[in-house]
Amino acid sequence: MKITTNSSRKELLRSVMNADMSEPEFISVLDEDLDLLRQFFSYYKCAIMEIETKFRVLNEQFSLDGESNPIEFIQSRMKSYGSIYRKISAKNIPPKLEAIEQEINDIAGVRVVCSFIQDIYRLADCFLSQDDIFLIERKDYIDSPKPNGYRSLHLIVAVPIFLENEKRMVKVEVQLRTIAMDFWASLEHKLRYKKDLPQEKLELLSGGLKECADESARWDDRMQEIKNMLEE
Ligand code: 0O2
Repeated sequence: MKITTNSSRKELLRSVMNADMSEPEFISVLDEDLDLLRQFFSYYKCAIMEIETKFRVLNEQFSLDGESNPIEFIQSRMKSYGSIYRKISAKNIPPKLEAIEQEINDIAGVRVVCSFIQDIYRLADCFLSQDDIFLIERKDYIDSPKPNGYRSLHLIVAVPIFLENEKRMVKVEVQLRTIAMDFWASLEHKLRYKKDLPQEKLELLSGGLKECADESARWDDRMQEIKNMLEE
């Protein structure tokens, strides 16, 4: 499929609003070479491996110190073509790999799900103090949750990957959250797609979701207090 005109691009955008795009569709929108596109995404896959290893090493080291493992699990993902396309369209970013590399920070995403809130900040501090990690942006949605109740610590970092003949800096979005924050965000993410509901019902559901977010925040605080008491 070859898509070159503005109207056919708009048509494609409409069709991917709730779906993903295939590699040929994405290629035709970008008008880039397939090998180049695959190489571009492979850099991000390598960066994910680097970041995951760093957190696994920290988890192992914390457990050697006689503490329980701070990480429950790690999930990584490459942003889907449809999701990249929606973002560049919404932000008026030119559909070119160079612009996407510069403007989109979460093509590679690593989610680190921790047991307790304090683990998040301790892990983040250790991770950011490593001399090959460059912090680009820090968004603390735990300290300042989003209006809908979303909580997580987001770190946009650049990490070097070492290839055959070069070293490349690659951006990765790291999301650190507790199990409770992850539970809420996963369910809210599923419900977010059900937007074809009447306004009144939507408001009711948003209120319900916010209540659940506040409740889960209380659980996190309470669990942290109990842990602190046990350690006293
Ligand atoms: P997906 O499926 O993870 O790709 P910016 O990148 O700064 O231009 P953006 O993208 O709004 O702006 O950044 P932000 O707010 O830091 O959020 C990026 C990611 O955090 C989202 O990625 C989600 O994974 C997560 N997130 C942020 N807000 C919410 C929320 O309200 N609910 C849930 N469930 N997750 C959220 P994407 O691109 O939306 O999706």
